[in-house]
Amino acid sequence: MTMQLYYSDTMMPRKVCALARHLGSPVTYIAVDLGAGGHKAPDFLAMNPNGKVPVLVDGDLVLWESDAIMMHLAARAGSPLWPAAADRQVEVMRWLSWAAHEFNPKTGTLYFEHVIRPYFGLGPVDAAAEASAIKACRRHLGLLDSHLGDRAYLLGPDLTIADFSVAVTLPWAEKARIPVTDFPAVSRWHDRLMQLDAWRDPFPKAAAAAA
Ligand SMILES: N[C@@H](CCC(=O)N[C@@H](CS)C(=O)NCC(=O)O)C(=O)O
Repeated sequence: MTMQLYYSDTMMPRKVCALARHLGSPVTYIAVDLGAGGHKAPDFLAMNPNGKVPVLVDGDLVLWESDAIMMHLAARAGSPLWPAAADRQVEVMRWLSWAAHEFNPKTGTLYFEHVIRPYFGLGPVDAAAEASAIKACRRHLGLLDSHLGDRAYLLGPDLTIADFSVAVTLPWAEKARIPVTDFPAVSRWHDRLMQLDAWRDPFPKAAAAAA
């Protein structure tokens, strides 16, 4: 059965679109125009009262939150990107939580200041927010660099959805001024992700110009 994936070509939907493409999931992509307020329209809010993308509809299941959507897509496909073993799931959850609560709020600030603000004409960069986010990002990137070391992916030799969650802002690193290039293991890891067609080019072709 085909699923419907509501997305925009922005940060959080990116990892979900990448995973759907990587798995070859049977998905119809429905672009939501954030600039026109499509995510605040009553029919969209009826699916996701948070008023945010992505949203996945799979039959009777209406699922919001990008990490939960990734788990669902991988589990539905029987893919080890969401591993079956409980101890591996705990490891994936560790990185999903770290991404959600530690790393991505900081990289997300830089993404907002340097990508979203100019794209939507939201005024000049907030210098104090930027400085504080860069400081925190450097600390997080140092931790990530030490962890990755010679590992191919966060959990070792195998790609998981944790890699997509932690890396979600890094395709915009240069534009968002996230100082990834100062961290060699992180750079190597993200270069490896970029070798995946789905990570390099996650959005369906009909997507509007990338933010
Ligand atoms: N925790 C949510 C966050 C989703 C999110 O922030 N989506 C952004 C696009 S990257 C959005 O829809 N923003 C519109 C708004 O906040 O008004 C998830 O991971 O799915």
